[in-house]
Amino acid sequence: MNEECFMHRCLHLAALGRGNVGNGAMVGAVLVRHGSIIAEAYHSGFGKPHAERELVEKFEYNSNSDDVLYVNLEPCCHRGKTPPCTEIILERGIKHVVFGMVDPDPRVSGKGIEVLRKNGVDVRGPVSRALCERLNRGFISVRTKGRPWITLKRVQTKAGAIANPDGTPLKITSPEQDVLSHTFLRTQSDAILVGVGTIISDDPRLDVRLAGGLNGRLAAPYRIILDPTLRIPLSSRVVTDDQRQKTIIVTSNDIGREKIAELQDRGVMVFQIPLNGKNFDLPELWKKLTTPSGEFHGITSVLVEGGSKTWEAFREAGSLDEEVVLVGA
Ligand code: AOF
Ligand code: ZN
Repeated sequence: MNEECFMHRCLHLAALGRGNVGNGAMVGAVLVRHGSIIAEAYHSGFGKPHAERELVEKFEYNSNSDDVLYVNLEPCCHRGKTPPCTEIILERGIKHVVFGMVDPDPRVSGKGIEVLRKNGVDVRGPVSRALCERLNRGFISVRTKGRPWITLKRVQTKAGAIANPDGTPLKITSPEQDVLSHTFLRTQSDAILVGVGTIISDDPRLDVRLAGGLNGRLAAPYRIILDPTLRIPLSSRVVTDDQRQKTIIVTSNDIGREKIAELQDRGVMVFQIPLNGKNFDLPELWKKLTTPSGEFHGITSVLVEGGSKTWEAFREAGSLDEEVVLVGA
């Protein structure tokens, strides 16, 4: 097997952490001896051991100087919520490390590679860099731009319509396109975002049921509702169903204290963000969404599903990385 194959295995393992790693990276590691994987692990959650440490601790690893450790992110060299990965790599005498991409976190950013090399470890990489950066695009965006990776999902008819002429909702996508958007868009994002108008008109579930459940992920994506004047009906699915603790209502300051208390009593999160004109101050919103606080560990990617006012607000603010347009009949 070649280096790319082992790196792909790391990426597969890394993705098992999706939805649980908060504002951190998805990281997987494998240890290869004589061309075969003898141990593997991944970073399973915010504050939990990093992939490399998890691997060597779980398998009570005894080093063999030919063994190669593959990891999709450069091993860290900082003391954060857990000790540096470089420390345990050196401690256990691992002599060969292959990494997928340099860590964009300024606390690491090449220094992990340097520490290992200075201590006589043969470090090779980046390997499969584009794939590694694609998986962790949200993490890279948060660390380098201070905001999540933003994908806009639009649906429209071939003629370009998004609603009936009287403004009432129009079912545009086919069942197959709905499966596609649950499987390849919703399950790939930490959060699904809509404006409150969409909740009022469609009462969507904003879940991943059509992906066959969570499609390999262990935690459902958050559901973010932009609601400046707190118009959300208390009977809406997103604030009554059994996933309501994954709903975040974003509203403006000094608004509807009683309604906020009612929502919070149900386990719904309410974030108060100042307005900038008629839209939310996006840098403030990004800060709140990407910063861990209490039980909320932050997010790194958002799928914006509409409606049209919400798309426009993101476009005008230049806050978008990718746009996917599903064209219906
Ligand atoms: C690794 N292996 O599995 C992960 C790494 O707050 P902490 O201590 O968890 O540190 C988070 C930072 O550590 C994160 O920004 C990134 O630089 C690195 N994540 N590094 O070697 C891992 N998850
Ligand atoms: Zn680490």
